[in-house]
Amino acid sequence: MNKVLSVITMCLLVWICCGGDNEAPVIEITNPVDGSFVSGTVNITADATDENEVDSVQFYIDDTLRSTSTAEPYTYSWVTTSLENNSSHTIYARAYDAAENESISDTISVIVVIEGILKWRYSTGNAVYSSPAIGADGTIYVGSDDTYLYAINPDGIFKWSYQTGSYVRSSPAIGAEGTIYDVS
Ligand SMILES: [Ca+2]
Repeated sequence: MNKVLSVITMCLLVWICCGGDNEAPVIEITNPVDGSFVSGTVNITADATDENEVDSVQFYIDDTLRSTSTAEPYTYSWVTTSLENNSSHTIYARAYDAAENESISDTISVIVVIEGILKWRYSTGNAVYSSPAIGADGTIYVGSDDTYLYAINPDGIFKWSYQTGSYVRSSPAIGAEGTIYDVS
């Protein structure tokens, strides 16, 4: 009888120590939204709850574990700048409680957009209506309403300008030998 009692006590103790927790946490991705376009550094967030305590949340991108978060808020900063423009990626998160019950969120998918970055800016003396032409060496030629035709290096540095008699609104044409033709 005593033996039976102590076995029951043992079982009870084990059950209490493990929290008697058979219920998996509930988890969902709260950002980004499924099907959205993202760019730059994306703040992925998840809501995870458990009737006892959430132990950890793991973030998976394209089925690869990228980060484990052990305290609220459950987040991961995902840097997307080296990814291909317009590429599709999947995100899901997995939550564990202290008794190692686990659950997986719905998988969402997002499209990464690589945004253009301004390389340089060059201001002429007036409005520019002509479209630029680009020489074989990368020099950019453009006419301006300040009556000048400009040659600008590929890095945005002024190369030379040529004053015409009037607004330069037509787009320059470049001859095979590199001569620039423009009509002002
Ligand atoms: Ca639980």
